[in-house]
Amino acid sequence: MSLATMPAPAATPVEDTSKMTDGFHLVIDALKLNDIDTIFGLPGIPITDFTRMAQAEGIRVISFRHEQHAGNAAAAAGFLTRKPGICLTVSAPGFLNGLTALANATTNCFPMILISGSSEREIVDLQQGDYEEMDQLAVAKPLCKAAFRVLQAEDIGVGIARAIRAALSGRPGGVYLDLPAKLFAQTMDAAAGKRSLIKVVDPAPRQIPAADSVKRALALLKGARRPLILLGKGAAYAQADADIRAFVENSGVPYLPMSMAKGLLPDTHPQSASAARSYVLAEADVVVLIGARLNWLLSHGKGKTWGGPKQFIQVDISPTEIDSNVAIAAPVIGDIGSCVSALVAGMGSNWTEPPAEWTGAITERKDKNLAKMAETLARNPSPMNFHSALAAIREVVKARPDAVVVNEGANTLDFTRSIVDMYQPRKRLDVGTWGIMGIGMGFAVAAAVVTGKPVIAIEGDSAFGFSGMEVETICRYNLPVCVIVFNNNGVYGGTDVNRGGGPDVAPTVFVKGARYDKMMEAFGGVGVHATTPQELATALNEAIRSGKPTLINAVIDETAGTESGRITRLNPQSTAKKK
Ligand SMILES: Cc1ncc(C[n+]2csc(CCOP(=O)(O)OP(=O)(O)O)c2C)c(N)n1
Ligand SMILES: [Mg+2]
Repeated sequence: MSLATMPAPAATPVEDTSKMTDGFHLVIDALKLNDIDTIFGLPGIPITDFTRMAQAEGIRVISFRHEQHAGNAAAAAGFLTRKPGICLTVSAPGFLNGLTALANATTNCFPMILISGSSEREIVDLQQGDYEEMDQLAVAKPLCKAAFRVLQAEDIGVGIARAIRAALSGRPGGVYLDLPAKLFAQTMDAAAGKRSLIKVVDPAPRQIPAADSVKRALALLKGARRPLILLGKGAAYAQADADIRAFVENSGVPYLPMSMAKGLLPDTHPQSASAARSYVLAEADVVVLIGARLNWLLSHGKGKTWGGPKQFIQVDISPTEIDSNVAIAAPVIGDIGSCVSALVAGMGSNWTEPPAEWTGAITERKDKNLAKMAETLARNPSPMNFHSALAAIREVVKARPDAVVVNEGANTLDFTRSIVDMYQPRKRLDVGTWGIMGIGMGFAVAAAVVTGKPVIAIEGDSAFGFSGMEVETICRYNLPVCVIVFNNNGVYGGTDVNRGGGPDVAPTVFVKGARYDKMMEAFGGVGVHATTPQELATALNEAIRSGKPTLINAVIDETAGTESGRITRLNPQSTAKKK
């Protein structure tokens, strides 16, 4: 058949695309419908256009240099706002980079959703070698609270709704949502698409504690001779600040904040027992845990730290947390806000304060320890040590209690936690339950983006290295973040030597005298090299005043740290007498 005699192709009816929508837009519309206004992510196939369209539709898209930090940002945003933080990644490797943050968020009970594009199911499931092939849903499942995959455009609304509910309800955590590449381009009728979306009603329903559990707890507390309250980051997350304060103050019971619960009541509060921590843990007879788990951070509720026998009241949203380490005499199960307000109501207005013998003994120890600390902080050694540097930072934070402090490292973490007082709730973000390095810049970006307040990231030089490239992100979005690198030339310090005697330095040692400040300058931010507390304070004050991205390279005595900071005991020791 010659070309001339070929029948003309049948005219295909032109679809009226104005009445159509697609996967891209349905995901964006579903997120917007649920008041999600920010996405933390990193573009690439198959989500590049999605990031552009989301931005065009008014969602703030914060683009990172590595997915782990985008994921950490989403997790911190979730903790700060009680809305799931969204992290968006590409298939296989991008997904895996984000997965550490998802697992960490789940461990910390922070609500986040990792949305990941994925490759073609038909090829992935037959293992035919697709671009970035991986069964991501199967990989994510054991590492998060829930995992879903959406295959059809009309199910996007359900998928997003289920992800939000799973992240926020009960004990919050990380959720994985798998969106295969094909889904984004799938089309459907726009009106039907709109109807398929779900606005989630009451995603974190209150869970009211049983009245008898509240009564049992108060009866136990009433009989206590040496009571103690322990506040965990669950208490901070709950945003039940007034009730928590009322419970502590009306009961007159001394309290200890876990590190991310610092500031729920100001650390300078007369009932804070932080400066007598080991005494109160060993001596207390009844301990009220509020949103705090008896994990390794609390020596599992037993052993030398906890001294004599004691009874526990545990306020937690998850019934299976109870008895996880030691017997709990009085569990109170429900959301922290409802539980604490029930306790406050049950206590009434004439609750008998704990015996003066107990509170007096604590005050005595506190005063002694605080006086000792003041002496140490007043010294001005050269080079700076952790104490003299933190003494300067502590005064700046006192003057700017609205600033968010991000903190990681070993010695840098331990000393900052005990020296820098916090005055307001949810102003301290750190390595959390895992003691993970690498949260620094992701958390700092999220804190700046969602609070709009100044952020001070106090970082060990090793800790900073895990996310250091994100200083470009901080500069790109011009965020009011001041990074302070405590530069002691290595992991825990810079003095270790190669026991084999070769030319390599020891595994814990870095390049000496590194100038991390120049990294910030490379992207247009302010870099400062500080060798005295005065220089450090001046630079930090200026950073907060200007709101400009700043990195202060704070030179710290390389001999000042100890191995693993305060958890040296967890280091396995060789008993063999070799090197
Ligand atoms: C992801 C991860 N990798 C490794 C570690 C082990 N680790 C604990 S603290 C730390 C760094 C400590 O050094 P630095 O941040 O410089 O703090 P310093 O003690 O020197 O102040 C490392 C690598 C960890 N906690 N998390
Ligand atoms: Mg160090």
